[in-house]
Amino acid sequence: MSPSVDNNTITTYLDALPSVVSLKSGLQEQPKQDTIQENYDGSYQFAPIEEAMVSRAMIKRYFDMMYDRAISDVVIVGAGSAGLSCAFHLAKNRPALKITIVEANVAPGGGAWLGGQLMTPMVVRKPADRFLSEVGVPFEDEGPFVVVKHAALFTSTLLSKVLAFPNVVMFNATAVEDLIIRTDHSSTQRVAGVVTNWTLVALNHDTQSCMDPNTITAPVVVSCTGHDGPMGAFSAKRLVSAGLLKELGNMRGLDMNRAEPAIVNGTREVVPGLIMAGMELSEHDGSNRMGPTFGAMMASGVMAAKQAMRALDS
Ligand code: 48N
Repeated sequence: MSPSVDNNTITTYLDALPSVVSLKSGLQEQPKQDTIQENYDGSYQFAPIEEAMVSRAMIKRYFDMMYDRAISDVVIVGAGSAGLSCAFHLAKNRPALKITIVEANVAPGGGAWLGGQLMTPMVVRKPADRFLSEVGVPFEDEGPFVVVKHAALFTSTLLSKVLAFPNVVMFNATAVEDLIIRTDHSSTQRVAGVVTNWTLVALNHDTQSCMDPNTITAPVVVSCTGHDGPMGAFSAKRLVSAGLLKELGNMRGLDMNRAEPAIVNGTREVVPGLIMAGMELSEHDGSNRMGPTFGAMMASGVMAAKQAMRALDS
């Protein structure tokens, strides 16, 4: 059954364009709209299009999103396993919240596309397998832990579920390059949002004259920027340079049994308005690393979501 193209859609996009007559006449030289063919015998035929319609479809949506999310309820910095787990739990439990994810990479997912040393299976220690079941990620049960056959199966499934929530918006290829920090009437310094720029701009400030940033204000910021990568532990480092943290704890050596509970149980509001989760916390607190096991990232993300809800309700 060939999909029909809605005439109004075409008109909507074309009528808003200058020199509509030429475009429309150009369009009419195209195949008639009822000749759309989904055949694979050499006669496949798409609905007619004008390039400007594609541009405007993207521009309108993207900049409407930017305009709407200039004030968000929760900003999650970093779309790795901790940030995405936080977004999932928060969006599922608070469908009315404006949740905005800012991810520096073009590709979200952080370090969760591979299990360890570029090997693909992902190990998750129990009870974090319950989060996998909640998200709908299949795994093999190995007793004290489970194994997802490919880390990308976890990350792609979680990412698709997070982006499917109507109240979640994600700006990838966008870096948080500073924090909005306000001093309230009791002289307490509080994080009140993030300062953003396109990542390619943030990485090239030394090559151009000043390229000023943008902002997103929010009463709660959840920072999950990990412990490595070009911007790892961003917020922890910024708290030190802003004088809100005396010094970094610096991640300690690998000890799976100590590391995972320390990260989950240490997930907290490190300064008013800023909740820290995932491996960024190991740099903030100086806790051990756990290596190639991801259950703590999921549970830390869930813990951060619970703390964000508590902060918003207080
Ligand atoms: O995956 P990561 O790096 O961080 P987590 O905490 O979500 O997961 C960590 C986990 O992958 C491990 O490191 C495992 C468990 N290994 C432990 C070990 O012992 O080695 O995701 C952080 C995300 C990335 O996608 C970054 O691109 C992004 O945060 N990011 C930023 N996004 C926006 N603005 C920034 N300034 C920024 N900095 C990092």
